[in-house]
Amino acid sequence: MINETFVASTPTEAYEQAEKKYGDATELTIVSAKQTKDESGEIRAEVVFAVPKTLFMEKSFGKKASPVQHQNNEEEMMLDEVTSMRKELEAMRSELTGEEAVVQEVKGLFLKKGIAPQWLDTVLDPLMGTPIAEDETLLVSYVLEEIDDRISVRDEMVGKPKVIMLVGPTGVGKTTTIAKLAARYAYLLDRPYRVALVNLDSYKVGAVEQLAHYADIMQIEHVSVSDPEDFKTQIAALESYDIVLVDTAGMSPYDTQKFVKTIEFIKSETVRDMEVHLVLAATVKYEDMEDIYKNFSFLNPDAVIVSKFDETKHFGTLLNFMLLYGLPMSYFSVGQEVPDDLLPASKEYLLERFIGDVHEG
Ligand SMILES: Nc1nc2c(ncn2[C@@H]2O[C@H](COP(=O)(O)OP(=O)(O)OP(=O)(O)O)[C@@H](O)[C@H]2O)c(=O)[nH]1
Ligand SMILES: [Mg+2]
Repeated sequence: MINETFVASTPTEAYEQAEKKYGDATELTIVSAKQTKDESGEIRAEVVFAVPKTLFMEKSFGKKASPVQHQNNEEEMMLDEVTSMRKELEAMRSELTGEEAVVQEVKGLFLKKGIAPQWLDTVLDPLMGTPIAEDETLLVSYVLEEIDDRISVRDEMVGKPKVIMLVGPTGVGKTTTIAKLAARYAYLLDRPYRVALVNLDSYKVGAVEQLAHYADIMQIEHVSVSDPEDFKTQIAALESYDIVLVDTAGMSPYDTQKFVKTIEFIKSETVRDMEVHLVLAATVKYEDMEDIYKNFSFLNPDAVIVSKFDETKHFGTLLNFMLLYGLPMSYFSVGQEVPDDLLPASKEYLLERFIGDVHEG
């Protein structure tokens, strides 16, 4: 019920107004009636009727315009809208969670295999919201393709005369690789190339003998030099050789003195251009990788020779090195045997092993 007040000069008139509005006043109940004086002193009658709510709405505002109904409609519409928005949000959230779960899973897989999180983020972030991010198999293939795209191989260019210097941490296989390369160029390619060996390792006891031993077996020219001036002279003297392979002393990344000395050799402006190849063991530890790069990058390496390929099944850390520093790979050393265990670098060879490792989980 709604209390409605009718004001007129007499109670009867007030009643008549009510009747006029509601036609039949039988549904109305009189709540109160009183007489008052208005500001000008005239007598006024105020009759309050209790009117059924629906009747009041109908007669006051018309059926359609009923404010309550209107309000109800608005409320209902808003409620509907909120419900559908909530549903949409829930759907979006569950989509997002699904996608995020896939991306996290795949990221975790590659992290476990040694690939750096920063690199993975640069690859995975732009994929959010795309169908690739919803499918684990697709996403793994995508990341592998990205790795394939970003690593590179340096062409061997056998016909081009050159000086190749091998640098790297101690014991990674520089001297053994020099011997394998010498045999490859002298005997195993399309034609025999003229090969000479130069030894710069004046630190390690037996270093001269180690290289001389291989050179003697292969009947290859070899010399040892001790200072940059001598190096310049020897390189000039070996000008008629197609390939001059330069062996250096193994260096811990923290051995500044050896670095300075090697840089002096590299900068000694020899008559021929020189390529510097950094020898890195496939077994390199993730924690050591950054220091190795930081220090050896002073020597401006042109390529990386990966050694000890046969000593591990896990190539993630090595791949990570390639991805982060963008150096091309030139050769893979796959065992101790000279000359057999040397291959020109191949992305397929490396990726096949890495994929095998990834799929093993
Ligand atoms: N399993 C395996 N062993 C290797 C490989 N390459 C070299 N080695 C072995 O690693 C050891 C060290 O090899 P070197 O060639 O003397 O290494 P280096 O880098 O010249 O060492 P330093 O001159 O002392 O710095 C030797 O026992 C080699 O036979 C390889 O690809 N696989
Ligand atoms: Mg050596």
